[in-house]
Amino acid sequence: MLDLLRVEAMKAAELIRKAESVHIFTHYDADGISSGAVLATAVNRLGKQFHVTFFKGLNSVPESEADLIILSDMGSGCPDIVEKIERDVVIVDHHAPVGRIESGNKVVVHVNPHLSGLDGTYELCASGAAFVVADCLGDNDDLTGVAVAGILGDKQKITGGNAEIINRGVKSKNIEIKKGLNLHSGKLRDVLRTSTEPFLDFYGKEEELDEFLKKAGFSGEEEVDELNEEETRKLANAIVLRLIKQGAYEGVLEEFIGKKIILKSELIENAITFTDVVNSCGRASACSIGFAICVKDDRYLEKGYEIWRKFQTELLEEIVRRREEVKEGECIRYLVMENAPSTGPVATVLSRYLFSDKPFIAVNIKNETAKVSSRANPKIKVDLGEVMRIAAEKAGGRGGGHSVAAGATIPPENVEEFIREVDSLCCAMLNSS
Ligand SMILES: [Mn+2]
Repeated sequence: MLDLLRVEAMKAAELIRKAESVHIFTHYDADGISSGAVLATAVNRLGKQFHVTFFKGLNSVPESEADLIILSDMGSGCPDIVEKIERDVVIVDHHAPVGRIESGNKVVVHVNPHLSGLDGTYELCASGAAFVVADCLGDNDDLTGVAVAGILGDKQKITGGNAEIINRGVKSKNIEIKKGLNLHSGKLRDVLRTSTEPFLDFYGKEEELDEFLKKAGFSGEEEVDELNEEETRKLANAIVLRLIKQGAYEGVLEEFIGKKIILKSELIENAITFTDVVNSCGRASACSIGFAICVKDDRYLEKGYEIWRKFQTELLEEIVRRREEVKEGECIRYLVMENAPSTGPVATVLSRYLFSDKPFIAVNIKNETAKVSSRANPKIKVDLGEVMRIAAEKAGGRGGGHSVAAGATIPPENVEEFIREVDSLCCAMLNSS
């Protein structure tokens, strides 16, 4: 299946081999940081100079002295900007391509699952596409572990291209799949209380947690990684019941039950902890620490854990505070915040675990712009990428993304009008499906 992407990845590899210096511009989330690390490691192993710069989005022409620019986890949606770059460009992305890129006097190679007949929404992310490029550059099987952070960070499925990458990791002994639950490592009580993936709604509800543990037959002092099969089954059942009751999307159940991914070659072996640490470094404007952990520089590990713990607590506090402020439109739920620390992570948790029946829109007004994150799931038949693009354009902004996760930036004075437009676009899509 990944062979389909190899045709374009080989062209990318050829450009990389030809270049003396490479500048990688990548997205600041877990998928962006891990894909940047996969590409940088592969480039470094060729003995070439490289630079990595992290972007929240591709809003202007990236400046660089390098021979070759690599845009990773971004670029496919910005043909206008790519056209203005005055050197060779490799795009390694999985966002839906917008329009055609006129390459002009330079070479543009575009590695994107959507352009090769693969599913870029659930079955291959930027880190996966980056792995295919790295695979064309040499023996880089050990980078499959890093790529997992992108797969989990972007909430993709372990099917198609992703499954192929993980199998490569298993065969080369860099990844191990164990029976169990996809939870963080640690004492059961702490893990359940602070988990955001899955979000179990125990934060600040100590008595409820005590009750839950007692009913399921646990003291809470057990180490999650040491639970036996019977205990795992009991815990899984109890968690599933809780998730269903709290209104979680059913798809999350299969994600966390059954298989546990162990990254044998990474600094953090628990795949979901690894992903969360890298993701929170990105969110905390400490991308380079997340990157360092992805390239196995253990000097930054403690700092990474520290950032993650702080981020997780802040996110949990934010969820507790914001869930009360969620409003309902005709076909959507939405939340308008001011100066919130972040938008995407809150939107992700609320939409997956508490309000999974309608598209969820979170707006954050900060520094005179309104940042929008929208979330849906495969059961809700809307294309939020399209919704964000159309509604943002009407509101004088810019938007786009995936069908189940998309974003926009708009002028704050148009938030109300924007929400109404999003609501009516979603209604139209839901009624026509
Ligand atoms: Mn991505």
